[in-house]
Amino acid sequence: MKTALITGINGMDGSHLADLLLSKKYKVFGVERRSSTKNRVNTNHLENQITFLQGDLTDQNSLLRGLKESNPDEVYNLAAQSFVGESWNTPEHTSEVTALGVLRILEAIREFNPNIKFYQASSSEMFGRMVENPAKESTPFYPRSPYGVSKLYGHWITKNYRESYSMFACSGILFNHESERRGHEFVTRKITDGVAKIKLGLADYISLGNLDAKRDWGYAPDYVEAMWLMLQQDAPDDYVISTGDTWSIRDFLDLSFNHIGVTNWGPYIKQDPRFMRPSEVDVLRGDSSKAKEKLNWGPKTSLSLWVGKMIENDLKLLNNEL
Ligand code: NAP
Ligand code: G4F
Repeated sequence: MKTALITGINGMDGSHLADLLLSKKYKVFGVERRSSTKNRVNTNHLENQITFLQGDLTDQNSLLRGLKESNPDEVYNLAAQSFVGESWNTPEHTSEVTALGVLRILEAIREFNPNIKFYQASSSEMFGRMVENPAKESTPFYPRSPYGVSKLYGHWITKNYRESYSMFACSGILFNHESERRGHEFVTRKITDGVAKIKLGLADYISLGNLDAKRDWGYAPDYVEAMWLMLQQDAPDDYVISTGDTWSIRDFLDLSFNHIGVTNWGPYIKQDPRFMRPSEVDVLRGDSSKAKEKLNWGPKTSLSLWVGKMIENDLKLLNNEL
């Protein structure tokens, strides 16, 4: 039986990855940071199946202790200050967690057991102002936010530890992926929750920022499978994980409002400057041919299918049916 340690266990990806690894008979440990109230909305269903450990990416000792307590074969570093918009409000904190946090965990692994396989959650935000469209592993980076810059540090320090110490350290450069467990501040969940509220008569409109930005959106349960596949290869490497398609926020609104039978969504949207960013990533689109060829990975779930799932889930939550 293999053992995995997942940081960011209560996040969207952490919880989906735990589901996947449990289905593969792994023993799973999840690192969560201390909170005055429990924050296990995404992991309530796992409470008796995994072991929760206290740890924080800003505290090296807590990471080392987590490694000693779990003695894992694989570590998946999914923890981060992951909200791009917030990274302009707290650039220093974002760098501490999202950039230096990766160094802390790599150093802890090197000290405890350098044979542990390591996955780093890199991001398409590193491509930012896309120099090449679609972006692949060799495309130059051009981050556009403190978050993107921090992820770039995490990406390069992972590569550096692979080359310096022959560690099995991989980065997955994942493009946007969403699910019913997505945080409410991200645009997809904000829209599906807003659409569900409008359908139930609980809200009159949704406040949004830039409607023209385009993203390459996939479904999170498909994407966590790629993380696992990367650590099952003979050699460590980095992979772009994406659908290869791109849609604007307007397209996403079309799909979402269509789901509840509304064709003209204009009256339900208010544009609010508070949600505009100081510098925007206008478009993202990825080329995941390398993952297709080497990992036999490809996206399985269509956009319209998972958008429908998110709205139905939000309707049930609002109706207290979940
Ligand atoms: P998420 O839902 O925001 O989860 C992030 C997790 O990190 C949360 O559980 C959070 O804990 C934890 N965390 C934050 N600061 C921490 C700290 N100082 N110490 C320990 N844990 C901390 O993010 P996600 O969407 O699942 O994404 C997972 C990872 O992939 C992140 O690194 C993200 O940047 C990256 N990524 C995501 C996407 C995407 O489209 N979803 C694409 C590319 C890369 P709390 O629950 O206590 O807040
Ligand atoms: O949903 P978002 O906040 O996601 P963003 O910034 O693309 O970041 C997500 O994907 C990255 C991968 O590319 C991850 F690394 C990162 O951790 C995160 O998961 O915003 C998407 C787009 C942006 O262009 C934003 O300006 O939607 C636009 N937008 C328009 N109105 C809005 C809103 N975004 C948010 N969050 N809220 C709005 O009201």
